[in-house]
Amino acid sequence: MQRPKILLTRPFPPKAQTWLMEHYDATLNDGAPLTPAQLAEAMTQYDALCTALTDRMTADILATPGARVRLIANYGVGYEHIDTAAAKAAGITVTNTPDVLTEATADIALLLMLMTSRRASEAERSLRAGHWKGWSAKVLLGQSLEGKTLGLAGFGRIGQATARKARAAFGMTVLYHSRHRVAPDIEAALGADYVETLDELAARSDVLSLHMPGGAETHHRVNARLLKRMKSTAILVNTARGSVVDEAALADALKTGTIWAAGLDVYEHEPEVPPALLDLDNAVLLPHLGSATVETREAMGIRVAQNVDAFFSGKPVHDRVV
Ligand code: 8YV
Repeated sequence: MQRPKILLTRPFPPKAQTWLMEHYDATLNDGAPLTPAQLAEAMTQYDALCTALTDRMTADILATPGARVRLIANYGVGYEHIDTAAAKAAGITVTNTPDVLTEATADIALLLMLMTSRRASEAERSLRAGHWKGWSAKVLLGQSLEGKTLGLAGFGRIGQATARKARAAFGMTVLYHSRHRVAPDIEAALGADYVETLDELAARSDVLSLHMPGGAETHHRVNARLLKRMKSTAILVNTARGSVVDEAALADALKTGTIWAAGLDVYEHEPEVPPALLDLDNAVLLPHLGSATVETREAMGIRVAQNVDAFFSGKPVHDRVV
């Protein structure tokens, strides 16, 4: 029997890549991200595509005439770049990689809390520019996170891990708002209180950390109106998806002191970062590092390989989203 033909649209960490290459008729795109035309072409050439965030699998691409693809095994937990309704209509299975990147991404949320609250990027830039004139009681004072209120907008795996870490590290009081209220035992274990609306969460938080999925439903949920509800001393942290935040409104809020600082790991049009944000000292800007550890990226790759293998050997596909 012929081995299924699969395309890795981007290079994978070594273990998973080698395994896929050995067990499948696998092709690797080692170059730039594929264009829409190349993705459409790939739809007709392969049985499975192992995609990443940079591959926008639109309804048009998924409905490519003569499509052969039966599985899209995404490398990453977020899958708003894949039109899942169109995939379903085309009978294509979609999988993601939950669990394995939860801790790494929550760590970046904590990193951004610390970097913003203690003005770490601004301070380091100042030192490197030769502006440090020696110790001073007044220079570059930040804010303590100790005992402050953390508001989590979205309370899935990563939001919950962020709650656990922030409580352990800084004794923060944890509030959350999400589409679905979690079970009382989870709330109790994490010491997290549910808040009815995002507006109320924004108003009560010292740090508002975003953990909702991307996509049309959450597009620009953090806009000028919501930012005005926040405390002038508050910090916004985004490790979720850039599309959740209206970046122009955020730049304005940071500039005018509506809020105190923002720590971002994700952007609406990656890799573009709005110049208005680049200009601001109170914006800490990371290049989408959420899952970027050797261990996590390897584990994500293995999860993709397991999904591919389960699918083609007719076993239950645990990470199936469609
Ligand atoms: C991944 C992410 O690196 O998993 C996700 O949803 O945002 C990232 O951590 C990215 O998706 C790779 O495709």
